[in-house]
Parts: sequence; C-alpha cells; structure tokens
Amino acid sequence: MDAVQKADSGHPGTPMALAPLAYVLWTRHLRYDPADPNWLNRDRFVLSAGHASMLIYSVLYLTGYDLSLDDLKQFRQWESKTPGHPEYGYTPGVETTTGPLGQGVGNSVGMAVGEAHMAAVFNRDQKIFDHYTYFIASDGDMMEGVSHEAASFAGHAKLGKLIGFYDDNHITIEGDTALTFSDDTGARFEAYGWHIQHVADANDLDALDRATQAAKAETSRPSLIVVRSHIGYGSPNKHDTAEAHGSPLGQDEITLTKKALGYPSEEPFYVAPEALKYWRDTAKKRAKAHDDWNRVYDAYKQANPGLEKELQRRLAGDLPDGWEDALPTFTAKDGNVASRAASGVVINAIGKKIPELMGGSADLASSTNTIIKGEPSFSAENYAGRNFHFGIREHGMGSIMNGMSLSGGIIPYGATFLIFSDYMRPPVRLASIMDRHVIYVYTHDSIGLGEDGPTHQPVEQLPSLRAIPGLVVLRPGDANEVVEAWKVVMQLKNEPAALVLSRQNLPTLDRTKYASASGVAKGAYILADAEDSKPEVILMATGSELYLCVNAYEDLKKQGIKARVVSMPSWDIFEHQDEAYRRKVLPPEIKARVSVEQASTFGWSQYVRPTGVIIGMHTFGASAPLKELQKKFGFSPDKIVEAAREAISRSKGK
Ligand SMILES: Cc1ncc(C[n+]2csc(CCOP(=O)(O)OP(=O)(O)O)c2C)c(N)n1
Ligand SMILES: [Mg+2]
Repeated sequence: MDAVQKADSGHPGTPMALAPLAYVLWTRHLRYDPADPNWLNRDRFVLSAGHASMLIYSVLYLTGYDLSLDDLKQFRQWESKTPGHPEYGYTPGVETTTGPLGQGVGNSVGMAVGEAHMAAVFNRDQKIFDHYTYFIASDGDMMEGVSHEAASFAGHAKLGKLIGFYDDNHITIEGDTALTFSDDTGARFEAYGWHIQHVADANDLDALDRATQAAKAETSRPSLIVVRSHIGYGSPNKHDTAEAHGSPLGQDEITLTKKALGYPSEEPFYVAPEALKYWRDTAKKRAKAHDDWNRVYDAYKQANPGLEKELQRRLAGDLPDGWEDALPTFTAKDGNVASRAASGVVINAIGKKIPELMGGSADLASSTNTIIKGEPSFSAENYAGRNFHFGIREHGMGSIMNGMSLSGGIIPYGATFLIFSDYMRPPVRLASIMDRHVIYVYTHDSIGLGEDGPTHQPVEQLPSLRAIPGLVVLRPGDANEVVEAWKVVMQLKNEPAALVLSRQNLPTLDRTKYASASGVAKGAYILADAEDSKPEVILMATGSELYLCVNAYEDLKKQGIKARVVSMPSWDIFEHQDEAYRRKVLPPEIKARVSVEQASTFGWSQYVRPTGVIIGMHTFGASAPLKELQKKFGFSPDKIVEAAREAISRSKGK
C-alpha cells in the first residue's frame, strides 16, 4: 500500500489480496536461497500477473534477498530495483519479466520444460535437477490466448512439476469479469489434462497449504489451483469495482486499512521487527534445502566429473570446443539451394556437436527444416528429446522458448513462416528485453514463396523485426551466407536472433569469383566490386535478391558501368561496425545507390536517399508462380540495371 502510494502509481489491490498465498508459498513450500538467488535447483516462481509486482517485491524483501526497504520506496523510479513490472535482471529473485498478460504462464511452461529436459539429460543417482515451477495468473492471464496455447502444450507434455494459482477475483480493470468472461477456467484446464483444485477463500491458509501439497504430490499432470479472492480496495463503496484498480488507495484508506487490521503503526513502510525476524528466520530454514542439495551436487561431481564439466559449460553459455569444425561449406557446384534448406543442413551439422541446441517448429518442421535427424522428440515419454514439436502455437512457442532459455543450459530455436512471426511478436521483444539467446528460424520470407498468395507472403514483417531493439535480424543471400549467419547467431550470448530464409532455391554464388561469405559477420560486405574499387553505383540487397544484384552487376559491367554489390544480411550488425568500415563499404561520396529487397521499403532510405532508387514492395503480394510475381513486382536484373542508370544520372544532378 505504502509503496504504491509513494510512487503514486501501480496496483495495490492484488498484492494485498494475495499476501496470504505468498505467505504460504514462501514460508511453507518454495525452496529458495536469498543468499544465492540463482541456485540451480531453486523452485521457480513466476508472477504472471506482473501488474501485482509489489507482491513479489514485498516477499523478496521480507525473506532477505538483496532488496531493501529503501528499494521498495523507490518503486517505479529510474533504475530502481523495483520497476513497475517485474523485470528479469533488475531484482534478485525475479525469474522473468512479466506484465504483458499471459506471458508468465508461457514462461513457466518453458521453465518446466527446461527442468524436465535437464533432469532427463543430467540426473544420475543424484537428482541434481528436481524442482517445481510455480506461477500466479490473473483473469487477464487466463483470457489471453498465449496462456491457452502454453497450457495446452503443458497438459500434453504432462509437465507434472508445474503448479499454477489462478487468482479468481472476478474483476479486471473494466469491472466485473461477468462483463466479458464466463469460462469455467478450471474445467478448461482439466480438459487440457491438468489436475484441478479449488480454494474457496484466499485467506484460508490451511486450504492453500493442503492444495499446494496435493499439487506437489501430483507429478503426472500440471496443476492449477483456482483461488477465489477479493481484490484489496479502498473505501467500501469501491469494493470489487473498477476504481479499485491500478491506482493507489489514498492516504486515508491506507490509514483506515492499517487500523482495521490492528497494525502496530501508521508510519509508512513500518515493518514490525518481530514479523521481519519471523520471515527472515523462516527463509533461512528454507535455504537449508540448498545445503542439502550442495551435498548431492558434490557427490554427483565426484561420480560424474565429465558430465558435471559439461553441465557447467552449458550453464556458462560456452559452446563446445571445435564446434565450428562441423560447419559445412557449399560450392557453386551445389547448384541452387533454398536458404531454408541450407539452414537445415547447418542445424544438422552443428546440432550433433552442440547438445544444448534444442528446438523445432510450430507444426512446420518439414518446411522449415528444423529436425535434427536421429535425435528423439521431446515428449511426455522422453524429456531428453531435443526435437521439439510446439504445435500450431507460435505465440506459445515464443513464450515457452523464453522460459526454456531462462531455465538455463539450453539454446532454444523455434521456427515458423516469417509471416507468422506476427503471431509471436510479444515474446520476441521480451526475449530482447531479457537478453535471451534464443533463435527464430523464419522461412518462406517473401513473395518468393509464390502461390500461397498475399496472406502468406511477408511484406512488412522484415522491417518490423528490424525495429525491435536488440534483436539480431539476418537475411542471408545464399547457402554460404546461411552457414555464416548460423555461425554469428550461435556465438551470441545475450541477444535473440531471427534468421530470415527463403522457400525458393537460390544460386550458390561462386566464392572464387566473389568475396567470401565470412563478411556476413560484419552485417554487410562488398561482394563484388569495380576493378579499381571506384564504382559509379552501389547495388545493395539482402537474401533472395542478392543474386539478382549480382546478375545486374555483370550486365552493367558488359555495358561499361562500374558497379559494386553490397550484401547486407544484417543492418544492425553492420551498424555496430566502426565508422571506417562502414565508410569503406558504403562510401558517402558514392551517391548513386540502388537497394533491392522483397519487403516493405521502410528503412532503406537511410542507405539509399536522396538520390538512390529503392526497389521493394509497396503493396501486398499475390497468388501466382514465383517467376510471374518477380516480373510483376519488378524484381529482375533488367529493372535493377535500369534503376542503376537512373541513380547514376540522379546523383549527377540530372
Ligand atoms: C497483454 C496485456 N493487455 C493489457 C494489459 C493491461 N492490464 C494490466 S492489468 C489488467 C487487467 C487486470 O485484471 P486481472 O488480470 O484480473 O488482474 P487483477 O487486477 O485482478 O489483479 C490489464 C488489462 C496488460 N498488462 N497486458
Ligand atoms: Mg482479476
């Protein structure tokens, strides 16, 4: 109440209403160690209802994490450890960034996947991975589609160590849930294959305790405990109404509440010393589980020194020595290869060497080339499997991937058609906010996919992914650029990456004639140049349009025009190069420029204007064979040659 009041913003009601639940969990069930918030085998706790952040901050303070009362007083302030919504990396004990409703449920499922997988791979006589994942979800979490997707997956995968609490308080910001929500949430989850319990009163500590016990005992199904609560409110006439939401109670109401509860002081932020002592002592007792586990871990290390080393390598995010040796090389003799197919070759080659690489697709494995051949699938029968089947659940996939990554020791990849990246944008941006090393494999990346038509042909997706801060976007132009792109992506540690790949075959460029694809590591590089390195015009392209520029370059050469081809698979990696390199690739004095990309032109003007020509998409695509589409939408070497001549004459002021 006091922190929200001081910040003059935030949600006090749900932290108040769920205080008893937090109390039961943190004093009787969760295994955690405030002195080591990252203890490997801690139980995970996710507050999916991130707006109720003061609930978790209060408990982290009370149990003795590195979070002081002063930190609570800094709620929602610049660079404080108590941001408006829980943010991973800011607050010790916060396992994931929540706030966008539904995401925390998906993250929890991913964490439960991570626990199940790591246990299956690493546990021996000693169970070094053996923990629960808990979450608290609100009405909003339950309404959002992503929680449906993730819960459906969790039920199917029988993630028995996942335990959720649904705060069934019958209210959202717009008022009574009866306005818009008449699901029987318990029955819905039961239908997904979850174990369901009901607690009629959020203040009934024993009932909460018993339900949690039963949920822990049920290990063959995930559990949901539906808890009826009443949101904390100010004056009685605000009870269960919208005004109780999202705003401080007001000083008068806080005083009245403290009086009504018989609280020993009306001083803001007063915590009774005996209460604090009780919490801290209890937390210390709970942390004994960490000591016990340390002994188990030592025995494990003794018995399995090699495996333990491998585990530590994975947890540190270091790739196995010599993994690059597995990377394939393509030659012009390989002929035409779709970049999605080249990617499949790379995944299979490095997948054998990098066991932490684990993923699959949203029901498009055969089209996105994401199966590691010879590896089993992840399933309820085999959690050690690395080939993942997310089902047709892109949003859930992205959210589960974040949880898998947060769980530790796993580099998740997830694939779908580029067009459906729109179905999973929220977890993509959260991956970036949380510095997660996750990999998106987006295939069928343009009108080049042909007959499926405008509903399936991405146009605005590529620039919109580029607009996500921190997301490394790579659109390689031939098979060898795909290899280099994977090399770049695997070596990231704190960034998500999106590989944007073609459905259609692309020529494998002759690297004895043109520059090495290793330039991909710099985001953009000179692929072909004028003999004297003084071109009249620069042709720029990404992905499937690169070879068109190479063809145009050869035509221009025959016509006596000196051109340069710059392959630009990743704008943001290029922007991170030093100025000297950027000027070398795109010398400012060469103003005649042409860009070619089968996507919205948004953003290209920074490289091409004021005198250049941008060849791109200005409308949606259409259903037709690829050749026809390329002609109709103006993607051909002839058009590029024409544009180059135009750019040269414009740059000369004509
Ligand atoms: C995806 C998403 N949409 C909208 C919001 C804005 N928002 C914050 S809390 C909330 C609803 C609050 O109702 P409920 O989920 O029942 O939580 P309670 O207030 O009962 O704790 C909404 C819509 C959000 N955080 N995330
Ligand atoms: Mg609610």
